[in-house]
Amino acid sequence: MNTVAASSPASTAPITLDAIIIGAGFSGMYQLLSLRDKLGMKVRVLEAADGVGGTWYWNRYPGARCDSESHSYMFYFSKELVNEWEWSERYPQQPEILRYLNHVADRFQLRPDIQFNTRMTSASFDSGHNRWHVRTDTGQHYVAKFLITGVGCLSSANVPDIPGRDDFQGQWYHTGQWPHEGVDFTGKRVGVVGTGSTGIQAIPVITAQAKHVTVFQRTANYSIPARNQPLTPEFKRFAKEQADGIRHIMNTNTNAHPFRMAPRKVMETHPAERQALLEAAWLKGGLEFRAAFNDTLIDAEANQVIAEFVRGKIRAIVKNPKTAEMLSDIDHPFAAKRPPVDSQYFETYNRDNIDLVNIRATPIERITAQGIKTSDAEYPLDIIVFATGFDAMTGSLLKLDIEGENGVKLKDYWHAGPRNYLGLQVPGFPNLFTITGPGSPSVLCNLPPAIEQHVDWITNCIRMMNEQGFNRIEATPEASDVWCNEVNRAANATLLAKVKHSWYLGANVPGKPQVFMPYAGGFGHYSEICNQVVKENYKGFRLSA
Ligand code: N01
Repeated sequence: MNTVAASSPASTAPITLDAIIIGAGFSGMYQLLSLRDKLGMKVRVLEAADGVGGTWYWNRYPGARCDSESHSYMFYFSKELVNEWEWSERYPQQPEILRYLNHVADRFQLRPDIQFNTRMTSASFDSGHNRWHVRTDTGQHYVAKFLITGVGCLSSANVPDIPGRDDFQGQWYHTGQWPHEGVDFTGKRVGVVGTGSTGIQAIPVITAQAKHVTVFQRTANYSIPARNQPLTPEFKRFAKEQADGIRHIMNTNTNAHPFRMAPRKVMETHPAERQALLEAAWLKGGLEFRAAFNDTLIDAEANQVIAEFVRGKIRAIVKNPKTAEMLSDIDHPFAAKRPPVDSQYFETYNRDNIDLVNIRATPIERITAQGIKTSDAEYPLDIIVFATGFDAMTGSLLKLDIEGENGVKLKDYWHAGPRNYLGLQVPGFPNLFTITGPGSPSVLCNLPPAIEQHVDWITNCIRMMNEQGFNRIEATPEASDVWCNEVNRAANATLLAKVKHSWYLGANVPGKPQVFMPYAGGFGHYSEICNQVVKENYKGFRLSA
């Protein structure tokens, strides 16, 4: 192990390393371990928080829980780690995931090489020496051959710029920047803006505590019951005994989840059998609901059948017909936006301390000192919760102020949307790797396997460079163009690209260029492409000494 003391005092003298990694979540921790312990490199992770965990450090909102099943939401690179960790529930809560990531940090002695409370403020590439110069808000200056970002795809909070926000005399919070001490909703009138995966997780928990909750819904959403439950001893044993098989399924299928799509099409299945299959999938719950048929996201007619099934469930659960109508009046195909998974979301609307406001029909005009004013009413509130999502995929990368060759800034190179090769490298930014960057399957996947695949690919690439004496690797503009076309082609082959107000396209952030960002060609297929690129001597990359 080649540990570098990460607690060195602030100094203006540059600190020279082999690699700098940004972020100590799943990505940054595994990348550190790989470069340090497998390749013996001198590496440091810069982390803005005072602990590890990345998205799971910040997202502490009530009800925060993973939508991937626990036995798939973990590292698989170490058999010992798989065997020694035990999850308690089908879907782990945020504190349990954070405990897991802390366990990983301790088990592999990662902390000495992570510099906490340190935010990277800029990075610029010195072409003459093939080195990145990285500066931090603690006044440090690092020089390293490689710069690797592990900043997460959903970590730059999107707080809507609603007029009057600063006039509000109560408290407001964004779910992605939740106070560590928690928020006490007892006796409070709470407004929740946003009904994506986060709002749908948070609303039942907040409503159980608050005096009253008003939900401001812009787009009605599908949601599938999580059917969360404690894991049985049998399941825990199964997950350990079958770890290799589970890993193989995740690494070779479309979404890196531990199940495969059933090999059947909606319209080719008899309606009675179809109904029975959907009922069984609804009863099982979770994201696996999507796996009952394999054409849900490809065939609009098939999708309509599934969508109507879910709308029917919403109407059956929610007793107030007006509320049921608002919740089931969904304007996009099922799963074409990221489908939420819930615990008692629709059931919560049967309580008498919750109201739903359709802000598509009566938009929010402003926030006042007392609450939220829509076009037809004012709602007095003590607390506003913005569950309004993230400047996804590019937001956190662009905040880093990265400058490549010839002084070109990443934000300028990406002014019309992200362009790169395989989601891994941007032309003109040599020796910079972006773990789960835009253009990779990333957010369309269960992320830990996608992170492992990227980290392994980057590590093997750097190993090859070290062994063969290369100092520099960069994606060619031609390869990047071909890849961007492939990302578009893959998206357009599905219903995902049909939704114009999705964060997959950046449509949730005013002014953001609208480009479909993740690679929708499937995780297994993408991994094969990455492997083939290596077999063809890093085709599409330019390597030099
Ligand atoms: O964010 P979202 P999220 N005025 O962008 C609304 C992951 N995740 O935090 O749909 C009013 O999906 C917006 O409305 P609309 C998961 O990948 C993972 O919920 O844009 N409303 C929408 O209803 C997920 O997809 C887990 O019309 C505004 C909501 O806010 C991703 O995070 C758990 C608004 C935002 O929904 C993001 O989910 C939770 C405005 N100005 C989340 N701006 C895991 O299990 C936005 N909205 C790992």
